[in-house]
Amino acid sequence: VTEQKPTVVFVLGGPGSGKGTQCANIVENFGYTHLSAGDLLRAEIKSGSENGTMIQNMIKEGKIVPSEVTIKLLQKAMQESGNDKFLIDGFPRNEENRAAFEEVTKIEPAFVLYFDCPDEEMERRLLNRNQGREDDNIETIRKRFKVFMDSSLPVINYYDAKGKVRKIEAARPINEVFESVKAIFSTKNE
Ligand code: UP5
Ligand code: MG
Repeated sequence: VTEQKPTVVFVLGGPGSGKGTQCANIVENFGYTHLSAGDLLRAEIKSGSENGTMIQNMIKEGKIVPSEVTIKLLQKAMQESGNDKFLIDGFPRNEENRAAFEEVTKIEPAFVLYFDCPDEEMERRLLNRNQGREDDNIETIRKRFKVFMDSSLPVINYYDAKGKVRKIEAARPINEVFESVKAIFSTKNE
């Protein structure tokens, strides 16, 4: 018996580019389960896990948590969902994340949704979010932008070279961005 591999779409883009917002819309319309790596890590802090303090310190500094921690959380959430279609939001964030996920799960993404947004717009959104996130302060935001440029953009470039990136101009009203997102999910990808 061969087990059918799940469908995975990686949802990438800078801090505040609208990944979480658009994933919520996609879930309502296309039957995916939304897994935000950041949300899973924040839940792990709250649960009082032994990794909690380490994760909290990394997030405060905008640093990338070791991939084995994040991948375990993603795998557990995938198993518990009962679904076979996933939006993985905010992961992989560096080449090591990407290679480890492929190695451990043997899953390749169907495609990568990339929300492209200028820093000024992302900064404005994050400073206005007001949800008590410990990384939504100007010092941490600047660090998050640098990590995105240095470590996460190479992942997007890697998939772009494979023809897998679907790029979206994210600095538009939420509903307009979603029109572009819908067009992508309504097209056969591959
Ligand atoms: N908003 C959204 N869309 C808008 C639009 N079109 N116009 C105007 N406003 C819009 O949106 C951000 C804010 O903007 C919201 O207030 C929204 O209403 C508004 P959101 O949809 O939340 O954007 P998102 O891209 O999800 O921003 P987020 O801050 O979640 O992105 P990050 O990538 O920074 O955060 P994440 O939670 O993924 O990661 C946080 C940290 O966890 C990382 O820095 C890292 O330290 C750690 N992490 C890892 O180590 N490994 C991982 O794999 C994942 C995370
Ligand atoms: Mg988010």
